[in-house]
Amino acid sequence: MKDSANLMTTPQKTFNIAVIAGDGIGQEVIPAGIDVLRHAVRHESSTFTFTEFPWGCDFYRRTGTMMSADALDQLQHFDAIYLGAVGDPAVPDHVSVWELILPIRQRFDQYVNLRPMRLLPGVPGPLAGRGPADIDMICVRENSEGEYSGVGGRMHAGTPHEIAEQTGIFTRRGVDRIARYAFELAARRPTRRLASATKSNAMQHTMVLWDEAVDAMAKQYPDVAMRKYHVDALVARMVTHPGTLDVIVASNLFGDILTDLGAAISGSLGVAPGANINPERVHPSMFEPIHGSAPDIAGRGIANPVGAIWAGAMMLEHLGFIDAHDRMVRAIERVVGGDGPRTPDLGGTATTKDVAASIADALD
Ligand code: GGG
Repeated sequence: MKDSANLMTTPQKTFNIAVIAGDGIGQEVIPAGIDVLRHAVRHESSTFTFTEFPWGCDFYRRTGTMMSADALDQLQHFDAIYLGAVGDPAVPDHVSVWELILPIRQRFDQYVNLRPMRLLPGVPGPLAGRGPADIDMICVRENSEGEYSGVGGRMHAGTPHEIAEQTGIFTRRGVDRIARYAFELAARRPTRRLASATKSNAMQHTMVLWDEAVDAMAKQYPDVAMRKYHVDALVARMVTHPGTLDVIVASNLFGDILTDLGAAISGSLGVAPGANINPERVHPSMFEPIHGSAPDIAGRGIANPVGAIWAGAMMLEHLGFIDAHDRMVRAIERVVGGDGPRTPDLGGTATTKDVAASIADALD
């Protein structure tokens, strides 16, 4: 039976989800994720529709663009976006990322990128002597500006004096809002610890502004123990003392790098989910596994669907279906941590479909 809090937060309506499976293994893990999502919400009184868009590198090869010209206007009308992966060896990565993922994050002001990093029970992680109690963190990555602002350019192309400039844009408003989100999240977690990733010793403009904004925000949250780490020290700490870390707030680039390490110490990039959130809900938020298109294994049906399924669970949580989210995460834990099938990245021989079917069964 649903609890009353859940009933209050889940209005009975139709939720329209835009689906961009994208490239490579995105085409495999997203259908698997949709199967599990449909199963998870089948007893809800709300209806879920999934509308697929053919955008990605194949679309680029046919049309010269990664998405339709009116893609963002179309997406604006959806309740959420479910994204697989983008990238293809035949298309430069900066084209695929800058014509699909980053425009969506920026246009829809999805300034929070939430990336949980958990070693799930039963998963053999690469750090000796570390278990699920040690590796349970969440990164709050700034997702709208910073090093991925896209400001810069190149000149004198093809000449020996060619130059390239890439400017990191850090605004006080941008750092304030991500810091506030991170402190709010840390305040709700049992250990109330927040690590801020900085590099203000070498980056004396942007990262000093970052530190000043985070320090000022810390004064409003006296119950949260905030500590600053230079990002180089933080990566080392994630390996040597992961149990001392809980919530991490980081800039766009630092957060991207830290969370790949977080996924690696959680056993596989394939299990890591991500949520690109517009907290004000003026625009749709977007949910994706953090992995890319993995062309080396694409088409073989062996990609790990856990990151995509977990991202789907985060989408349900964002839409107010807390109970369905919790059941999906518990089902993932049961399958991955029990005797259930595992894909090769976790040492098994199972297929994407086997794992998704077991997770769907474990929901009951
Ligand atoms: N799952 C989406 C995907 O393909 N991500 C690849 C990637 O490199 N994304 C850049 C980023 O997350 O900032």
